[in-house]
Amino acid sequence: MKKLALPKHSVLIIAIIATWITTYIGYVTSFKMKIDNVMQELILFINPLSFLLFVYGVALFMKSTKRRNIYLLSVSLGTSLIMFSNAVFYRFFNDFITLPVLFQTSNFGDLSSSITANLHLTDIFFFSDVLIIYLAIKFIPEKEISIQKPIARKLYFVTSAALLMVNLGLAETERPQLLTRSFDRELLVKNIGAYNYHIYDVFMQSKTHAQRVLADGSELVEVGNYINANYAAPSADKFGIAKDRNLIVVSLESLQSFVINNEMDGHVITPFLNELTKDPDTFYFTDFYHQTGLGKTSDSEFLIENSLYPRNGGAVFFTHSGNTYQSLAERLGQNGYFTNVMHANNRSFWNRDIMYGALGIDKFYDIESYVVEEGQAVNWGMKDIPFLEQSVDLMTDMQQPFYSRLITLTNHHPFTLDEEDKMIPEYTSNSNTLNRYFQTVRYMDESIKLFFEDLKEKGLYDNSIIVMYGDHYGISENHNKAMGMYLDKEITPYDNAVLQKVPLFIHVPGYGKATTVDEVSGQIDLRPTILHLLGIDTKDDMQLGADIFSEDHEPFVIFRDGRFVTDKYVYTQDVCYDSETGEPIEAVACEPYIENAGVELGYSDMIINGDLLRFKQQEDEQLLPNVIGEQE
Ligand code: GP9
Ligand code: MN
Repeated sequence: MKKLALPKHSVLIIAIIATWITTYIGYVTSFKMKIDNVMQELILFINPLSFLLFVYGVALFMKSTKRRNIYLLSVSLGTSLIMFSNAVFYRFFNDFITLPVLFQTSNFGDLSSSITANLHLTDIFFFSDVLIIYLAIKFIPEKEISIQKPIARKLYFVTSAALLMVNLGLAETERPQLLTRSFDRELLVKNIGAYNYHIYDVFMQSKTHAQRVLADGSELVEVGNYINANYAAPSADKFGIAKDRNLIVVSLESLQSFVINNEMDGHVITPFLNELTKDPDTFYFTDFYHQTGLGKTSDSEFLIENSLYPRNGGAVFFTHSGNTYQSLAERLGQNGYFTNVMHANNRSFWNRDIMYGALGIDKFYDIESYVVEEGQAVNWGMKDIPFLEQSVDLMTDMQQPFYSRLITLTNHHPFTLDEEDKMIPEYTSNSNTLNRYFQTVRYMDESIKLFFEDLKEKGLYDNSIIVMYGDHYGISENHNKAMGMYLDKEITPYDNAVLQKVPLFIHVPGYGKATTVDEVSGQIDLRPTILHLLGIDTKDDMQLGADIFSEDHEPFVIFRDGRFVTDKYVYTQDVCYDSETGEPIEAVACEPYIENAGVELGYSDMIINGDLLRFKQQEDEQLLPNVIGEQE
């Protein structure tokens, strides 16, 4: 063989390039990742590089050539195994591997049999870099390796670090708050790469694990006492008014209360929902607040299912999907309900596929359960009208009673619509976001109207109870100026707190005695409120919310960030406001509540961080049937 003038570290260079390219080809061929633009394509292409430079670069510290070669081969074998296992896993679960899933296989059927059924001969491709490196080692003439100059080595690792920074920087512009909010494994892999994603996952999971190990169950007594003391007994005239009915819960994406019974330039924004506020079958809650944090929609789901607060840093759906919970779904499952969530999005978004297993939800109808025809998708995906229509179709085949939680999506930032779906004009302000918001809200209202008609037509209406709530704000504080113009006042921190009101409707067909409820309450109160309407007591449940209809319900709602609202005060940014006038008042009025808010948020964190409900479950075990159904 002719001798080539190869650089000193040619095997290393070949190893990096071979694994890089294999990884990239693996991405493109094995995972259905949605790439929307050239920037995303570029990020996907470069994302394996910083990690590979780093791990392979460790070889530069090895003096013996033999050792170095073994190391390079082992790394390539390791990375190939990672890509290979993810590809096989993805075929079955449409998701990337995350640590908890490896310990929760019982929820997902028999993993080993699904693995063998999902092997393809072409998977050998994932190991082609190992072969290339092997050949390179064999055929490239061995060189005397002088010890690498420290300065050159340093430069090498600085480059690798710089590349990681560039990668993260680009990812941040594409998807702000990617690492703090987590969102979705697909987004993580797309943006930081499969290898970095696994490091991130291990880091996040071990942090959670450490706190869990430290808890021993003794904390449960203290938290339990607090919860018992705050238990709000059901109101006699509401308890069981919807007994044995199907429960349909609709999460109204980004819907805030300020649009209800309001107009925009003379156009009614929510005609159907406005009617409902006056309907004798509908309880409409005027002073109901969202309590979500970074986990947005998923936090609202968490609040409703568990009546616990979400977590402060990062979405609890991601950080604590391995916990034991006592969810609404689980309780209903024990009472003979078929429990499910319907949401036309990728199943791993917000880690739902894993979290729903922990919440004991029988089935998740994700995007794969829907048919999205031409023209039926906009913005984030399937439009609400066809989504709700197909959801009702799915419901007609369900075993009754069922609990279906539907998550809408069209009224999501950036609030875009197809021309034919615009029923009112845009608003005119300096915020295009707010301008378009009214239009998507109007579309959402229409979708709910049709949903009700559909339920009636399919014979599901009379025997159901329909709960609908706004999941979180749609218009953030960045749009204060435009909001001020619309509401015709200057927006203060007090207003910003009050703007966190989201609508809540509890519609009980045939009830006839419903009213408007102005009790200050929040999403955390939904679980007990709903269960009591269905005639299921919650006295023994570890929940921090209270039945809004109960005489014992306290008009006090705590936001995840520590702000709070009572019937008399609003507390925000260390200032106490009079809730009637919006004027700042003596701080002392808010003080007892500040303390209570801290205590309550602290207990919630304690339950979640210590995974305390697993101890409760051990106590209850023999009384409960096995309710965790099989997920698809
Ligand atoms: C995603 C949908 C929207 O599936 O629930 O999430 P959000 O950004 O509102 O939290
Ligand atoms: Mn949302």
